[in-house]
Amino acid sequence: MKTAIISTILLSTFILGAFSSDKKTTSKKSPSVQKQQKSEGRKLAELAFDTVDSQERGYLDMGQMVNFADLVHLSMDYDENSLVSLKEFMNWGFGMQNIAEDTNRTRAFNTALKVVYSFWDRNGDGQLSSSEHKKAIMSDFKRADLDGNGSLTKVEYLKGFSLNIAIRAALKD
Ligand SMILES: [Ca+2]
Ligand SMILES: [Ca+2]
Ligand SMILES: [Ca+2]
Repeated sequence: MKTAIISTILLSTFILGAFSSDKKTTSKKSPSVQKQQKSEGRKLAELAFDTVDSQERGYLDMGQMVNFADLVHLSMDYDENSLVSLKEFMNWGFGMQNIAEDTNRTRAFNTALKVVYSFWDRNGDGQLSSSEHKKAIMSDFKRADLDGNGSLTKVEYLKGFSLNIAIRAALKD
């Protein structure tokens, strides 16, 4: 039952994300509204891209993403038991917690995080191991790499990375 609910949420989040997050659904709104809606979530996603792309090459390769995933896993693991619990995952918040509060979207945001977590926790034991984290990032990477050239441009990253999609969908209307 619970699993069914989770997969439904998961599916709808991803479908919602895939079909609405980056399509120009806001095109009928005035430019100023649109600019405002180049949301904080997007800015943070861009910041994350720039952080990983430390050499400013304009694209990310799998090695960089995996290294980054390791760092993130370490920084999430508050009690240093080499596993990331849901609580640790939620507390880390991807730097977006404040935004969610600002926009009154805390609940949607938290739901999105839980969905991502349950997706990443492949064996469903309620702990995210470093290898599960790595695998999640690698499969996200492959999904986001639309032209299949083994690297992600900023556009591919912003459009295809499920974490971005799920969180940004939650933060938006
Ligand atoms: Ca831990
Ligand atoms: Ca697990
Ligand atoms: Ca690519």
